[in-house]
Amino acid sequence: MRLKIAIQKKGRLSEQSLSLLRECGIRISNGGKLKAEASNFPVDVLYLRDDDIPQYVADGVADVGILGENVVLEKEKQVRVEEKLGFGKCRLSLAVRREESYNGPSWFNGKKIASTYPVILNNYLRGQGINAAIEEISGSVEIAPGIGLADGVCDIVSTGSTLLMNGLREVETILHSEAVLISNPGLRGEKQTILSRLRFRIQAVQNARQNKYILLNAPDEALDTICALLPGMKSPTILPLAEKGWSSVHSVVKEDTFWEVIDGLRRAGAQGILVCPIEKMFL
Ligand code: PRT
Ligand code: ZN
Repeated sequence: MRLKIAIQKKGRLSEQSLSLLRECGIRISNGGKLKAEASNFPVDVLYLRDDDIPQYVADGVADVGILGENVVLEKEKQVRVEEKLGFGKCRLSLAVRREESYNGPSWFNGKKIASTYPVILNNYLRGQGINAAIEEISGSVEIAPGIGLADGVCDIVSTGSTLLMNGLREVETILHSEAVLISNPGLRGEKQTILSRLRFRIQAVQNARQNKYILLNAPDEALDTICALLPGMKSPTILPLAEKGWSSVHSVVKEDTFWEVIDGLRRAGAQGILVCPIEKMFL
């Protein structure tokens, strides 16, 4: 029995989806255009357009898939979100012409909005009690106001430079998105077991990416303050140095609070701080 995993064939998520699988220790041959088999783990990879992945997973053509949460929400298929994967981060936003005097979401009443996300946009407008027309288009949404097709747009934004270059201004964020692992809710037996093993590996890779290993030297009188800054996985390891009155402290710090922690450690008297990447981390 093998688990069929659908990933984006060509696009923003392709490379990182493959890297994640590789970091999970899964060896995938480069050969196939539509399909590839892993040699050391019971999965087959199917390369698809991201828009088709929810349907294929819901139908059981693929068992699991990796794609943007934005597409999962837009397609409204019967699939389960198993993991957030921490890459492909973006937001779906509303934007208007830079010179428009925008005064809040009700500005869109009676207006026309161009988007490739009509379902999410419609849900948002209904939730806000706004009556606007949706112009569904398949690409290049950002040019719609300039050519007189719509008054505003609802599109994916990451750096914001596409909006800027087209004379548009982001005014509301409808949702934040990142790549996710989805599954067919009917998976049972051996396939479910393979999925659990895959998720276990993905979590180890994710934890490793989100944490750093830290080593430092500290005078013994500063240890209490330093340990309070470095809770670690259970608690920090403290080893005596050859020099009397000094210890070496080893722990794990979160990537996102990392610089603040370093500042605190230096204030507390830590010296010789080393920070190393973690290859895998099992909680
Ligand atoms: O061919 P296929 O249908 O598989 O690919 P696609 O063209 O539909 O999707 P693709 O590869 O562009 O994006 C895949 C997924 O990446 C999306 O569904 C999002 O989840 C995620 N993602 C992350 C993005 C962006 N960042 C992004 N910046 N998807 C699209 N964009 C586009 C956006 O549409 C706009 O045109 O980039 C432009 C905005 O970028 P900034 O940086 O200028 O703001
Ligand atoms: Zn697509």
